[in-house]
Amino acid sequence: MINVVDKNTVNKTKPRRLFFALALPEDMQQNIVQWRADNFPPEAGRPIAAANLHLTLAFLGEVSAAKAQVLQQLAGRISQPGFNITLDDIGHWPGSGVIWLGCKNPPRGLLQLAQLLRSQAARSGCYQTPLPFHPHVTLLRGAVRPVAIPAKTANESFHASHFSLYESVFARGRTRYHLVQSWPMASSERTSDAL
Ligand code: 3AM
Repeated sequence: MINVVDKNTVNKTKPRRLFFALALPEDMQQNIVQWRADNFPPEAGRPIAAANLHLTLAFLGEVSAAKAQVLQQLAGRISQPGFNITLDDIGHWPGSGVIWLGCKNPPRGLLQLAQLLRSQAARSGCYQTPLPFHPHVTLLRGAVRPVAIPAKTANESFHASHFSLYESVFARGRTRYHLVQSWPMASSERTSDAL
């Protein structure tokens, strides 16, 4: 499970490396790790730990406490319904050495949420890549050599009912993602009631 930041131990003056993401359910993280072990040889790349499997919405970089507070307030004003995500696509970006799971048809809600968080980040001075958003869950890193990509994914699906802000912490040779804050998305029932 992704660790929750202990508020008392956070050094409020130091910039933190932050990103918005969708967490994957724990059982799905375990299923993906098992599927990955069955489908990739160990030399394919460095596997991402189960607890670190996530879908990035917006990368913010090193952010001051004041800027993080503004971004958290803006995130709290987002009101949109949750959506279902099916990880039915797979690919390899040899340039960045990433093997990923993605969506053949990303739900519109996912694209809207990422777009909103990215434009809020850009307006708050967090550099945003000009590359188009390609929703994905990184499975392996350091995959710079050609790899046989399985024809089919595990086809895992989940309902995204909240999105979260994480801090990325690198210590003792390991990257850990600490949960900073989560925001619920409206349930589909509420949305249809409101129509
Ligand atoms: O695992 P993914 O690719 O979804 O790649 C990093 C990871 O996303 C991405 O932020 C997530 C948490 O670390 N990331 C790291 N540095 C980045 C950068 N400079 C970056 N994304 C864009 N620009």
